[in-house]
Amino acid sequence: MLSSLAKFRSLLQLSKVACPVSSVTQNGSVRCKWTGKEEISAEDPELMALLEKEKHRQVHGLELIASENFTSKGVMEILGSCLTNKYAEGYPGARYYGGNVYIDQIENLCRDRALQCYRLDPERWGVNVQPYSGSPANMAAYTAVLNPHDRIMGQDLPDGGHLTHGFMTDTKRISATSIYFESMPYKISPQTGLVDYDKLHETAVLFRPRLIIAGTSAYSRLLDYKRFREICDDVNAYLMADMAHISGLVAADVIPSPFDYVDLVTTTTHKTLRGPRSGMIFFRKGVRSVNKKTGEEIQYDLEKRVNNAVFPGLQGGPHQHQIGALAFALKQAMTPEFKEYQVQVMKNAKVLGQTLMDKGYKLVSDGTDNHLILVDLKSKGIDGARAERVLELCNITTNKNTCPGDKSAMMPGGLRLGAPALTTRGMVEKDFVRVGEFLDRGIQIGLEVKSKTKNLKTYRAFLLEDQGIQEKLKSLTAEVMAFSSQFNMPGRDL
Ligand code: DSN
Repeated sequence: MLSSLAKFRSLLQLSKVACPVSSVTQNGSVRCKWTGKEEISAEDPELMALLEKEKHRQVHGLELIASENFTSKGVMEILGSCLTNKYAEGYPGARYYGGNVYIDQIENLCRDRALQCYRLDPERWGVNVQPYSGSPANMAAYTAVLNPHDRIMGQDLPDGGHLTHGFMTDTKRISATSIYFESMPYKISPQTGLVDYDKLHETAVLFRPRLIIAGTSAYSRLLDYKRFREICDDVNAYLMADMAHISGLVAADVIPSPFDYVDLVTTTTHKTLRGPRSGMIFFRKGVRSVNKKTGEEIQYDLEKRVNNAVFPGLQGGPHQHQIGALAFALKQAMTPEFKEYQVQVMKNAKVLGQTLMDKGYKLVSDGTDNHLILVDLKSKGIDGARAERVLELCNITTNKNTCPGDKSAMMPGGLRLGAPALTTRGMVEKDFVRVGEFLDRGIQIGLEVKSKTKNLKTYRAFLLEDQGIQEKLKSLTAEVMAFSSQFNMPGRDL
């Protein structure tokens, strides 16, 4: 029988792995030599090369995914700081672990700034900054106010809603939010591309939901929160806004705020808000309603319910590095520069939409009031999947998206385009005219390939194999790279 120490030594020899625990003292104890300060490039060149490639892709491309942004160096540094080491289950002042004196202060700072950023009275609103991201935030908000199988209504995914607003198809309950709760979607009008509030009201009266969600993932217009409130009051439902896409625009006060009308607000923090990937849930406090007969005040009880739903209901230890980074992003979101940025985002989205419409493209709802546009490509004779692919080969990143009436999310008719990321890099209206031109040229190449191929598979192969097409793609890519590389890239260099 080998002793444990001998076994360990022979293992080291056999595996020939550069083991960090390499020093064995005379009395047999093992001194840890791992310092944790190894350079990624020396320690893991394989991963480093991939990181460099991704960085190169971001710098030398045009990032048009409406839900993405480029965050700051400060956010990146805090994400990579000592905060990532700490467990802090519980809430400030009531943790299940020791050592949280500074963590508590950071989480409180983050909460205070979140309320300030959205101009909220702490007597009337509270916030939980622990959700890991948007989908967990939504599930926690539902868990707080619903029982299993209670009814919810959200905007249908093909109509611009989000998966977590109860998405299901004819044959399958796709999102857990449609498995644990009974979901009835509301739609947008195919004629106007706007939410059909009359139909929503009519359906709500029949379906009697306990919660209605006012929130979108691919909708270029503003929501009428007052109308949502009236419908909820009529059927005695909670109203929740999921402002993930527009949270930066709301923070900068450049579009109407949902806070005036709703009971709960969920959001991610990395889209227009430009912070770390994380989530928040805002909840109302104080008086909810007054009994007309008795005059008795009925209080909101959301604070305890939301906090319990996040932890211990659905999550474990909060990601304190995200919370610290969010506190920093929220401070920046209260500056005049941030407001200027959001104003520019909306101008750029409008110019991009107009440039494409001038080239004969159809936008859902014929325009935009926010940071994104949804292009319905059907009249151009191409679908979103083909357009996304050809553009990707020219360093232009977009995402295929369903448009009203589309049946397949894998082969939808539209392309969603957003202005936040490129505006962060400093692009203004004239640059977005160029971006629109690049998009059109890429799609023209896609149309040529589509006319020569039978299906998506042969289309994809032709793009990579045909000599003439390769030349066209190369030439457009070179122009895109030369253009995009002129602009600032925020964040921390590798
Ligand atoms: N996946 C995000 C979006 O692209 O809209 C929402 O979570």
